[in-house]
Amino acid sequence: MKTLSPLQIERLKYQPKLPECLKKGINSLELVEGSKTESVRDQEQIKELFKNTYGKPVVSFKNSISLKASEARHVGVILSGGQAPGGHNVIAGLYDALKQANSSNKLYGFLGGPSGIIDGKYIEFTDEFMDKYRNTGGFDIIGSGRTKLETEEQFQKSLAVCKNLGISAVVIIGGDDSNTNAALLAEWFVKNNTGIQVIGCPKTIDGDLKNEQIEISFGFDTATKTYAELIGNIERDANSAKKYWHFVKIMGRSASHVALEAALQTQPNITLISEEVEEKKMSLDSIISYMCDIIVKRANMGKNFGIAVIPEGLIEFIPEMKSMISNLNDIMATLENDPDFVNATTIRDKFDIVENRLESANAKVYSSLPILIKGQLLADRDPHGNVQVSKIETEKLLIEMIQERLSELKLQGEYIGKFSAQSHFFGYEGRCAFPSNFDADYCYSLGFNAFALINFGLTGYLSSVRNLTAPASQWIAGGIPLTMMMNMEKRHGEMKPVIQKALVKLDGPVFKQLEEHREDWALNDRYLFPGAIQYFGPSCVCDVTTCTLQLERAKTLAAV
Ligand code: FBP
Repeated sequence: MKTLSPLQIERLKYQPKLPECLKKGINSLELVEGSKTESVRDQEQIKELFKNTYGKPVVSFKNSISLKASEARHVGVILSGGQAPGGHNVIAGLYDALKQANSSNKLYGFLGGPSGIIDGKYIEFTDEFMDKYRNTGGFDIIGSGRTKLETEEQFQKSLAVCKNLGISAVVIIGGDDSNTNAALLAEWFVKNNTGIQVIGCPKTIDGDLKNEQIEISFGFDTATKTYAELIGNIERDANSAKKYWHFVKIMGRSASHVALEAALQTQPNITLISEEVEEKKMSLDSIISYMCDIIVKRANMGKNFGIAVIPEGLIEFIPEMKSMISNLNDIMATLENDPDFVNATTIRDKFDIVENRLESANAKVYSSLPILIKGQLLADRDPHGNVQVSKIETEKLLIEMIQERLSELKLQGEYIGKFSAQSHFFGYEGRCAFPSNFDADYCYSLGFNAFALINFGLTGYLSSVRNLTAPASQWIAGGIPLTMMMNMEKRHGEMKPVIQKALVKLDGPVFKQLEEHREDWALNDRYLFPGAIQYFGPSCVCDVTTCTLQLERAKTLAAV
């Protein structure tokens, strides 16, 4: 019986590339400090909450002439939040840098996400164990979780576990919520003179953890290429059978970067962008009108098929839904402990209780929704207070409403077509794919660089590797203070410091690209078929990164 597939065997042999300065060795680096930083918003409140870690400078590395001796260290690592391709390579880079610095260094992996550091569940990495996971997808090496680290008790328990293992630095690999955890833990460790450092790594397929120093979070490259492959296949199927409209919801909890990138790679007939819906204050009704207009025009051309790409987070950006969900989130916190709600015998009784508690305009919106969606909106929030949009079948809501509208149009003689729809949700399919060459290299570099930040005694920093459209040898390694990305937002009904999500910029080059072509793509079939990610072969196929990164970098470089 085979234990590894041929691709697994070949990928284990891949040696990820590093930026030139890191390649020269972990002990040959010099730290270059930039200017002091401020948080993106709410500076006074963030400064007050992060008295010890606020305002630090952006840093970068260059090679030094002399070699730096590296003291022995024990480091802990946590994978946090949703899976993203390349997580194992971050750990591999961290492990290799740590062993290169001092062979007596130890790396501990906390099991099951942030709860591992609280409960003292861990493993110690060895060469043999690490080597089984190089260049593989998934987070199964140590598992992940979404526990929110915020209470004094959790911090005290984490400290005890670190002391017990002699850990002097913790690396948290996560998205915006997980790096908010990292910032809180870093501040608490400094405030309590523990001497324990905390470094974050920018992970999330959603691509919404970015700024000038973080050009993209890892996993976005591989996940979007995986979804684009699947959409391309569906486009070809639709164009062959010519009988279905395919509604494809694409993951990305809030921002539409993933849907936008997948659309640029495949050129579907309709692409909704949540940020545009919000900006233009498009109601659910006007979204349906926009989609029906394209469906009717295509039907008039004899084309009763097409592909619509829908971002996962859409529902929270439709103004009337946003208001209703925000109101619902606030009351859900109280309903969880309300015996009438908890013990309600039927789901309809629960709907009635919710409608009675919602403000009247929001109650009207809630009551107008199909039962399926009403129920899904009541599902548990994640530990950070977010609605779990992956469980809300927006694609089905749209299909149902479009069906109704088209029936009306048919009765009025304004629609002559036949509408038959298929729904899809692509999310989990892309999160554990083998990392593309780009993600394999980027992740390894982020992990290696995280140890360089630790080696210089930094804390409350996010590992940053930049200049990503250039060959890896020219990438720039460094770090940015986590507090720089923070602002205050309402969570579980309370204002909390959190890392601000980077949403799609409607005046940015990526959205502009879609805007320029979407009318053409709507009626004329300009489908592109990206095919599966290639790991071996010509560089123009295997090493190209996403349209998003290329367009954003081209704009930045043009501005310099
Ligand atoms: P992170 O922000 O933790 O990277 O997770 C992102 C994500 O993949 C979203 O795209 C999606 O909405 C969510 O996780 C799904 O969460 P879960 O894995 O808990 O179902």
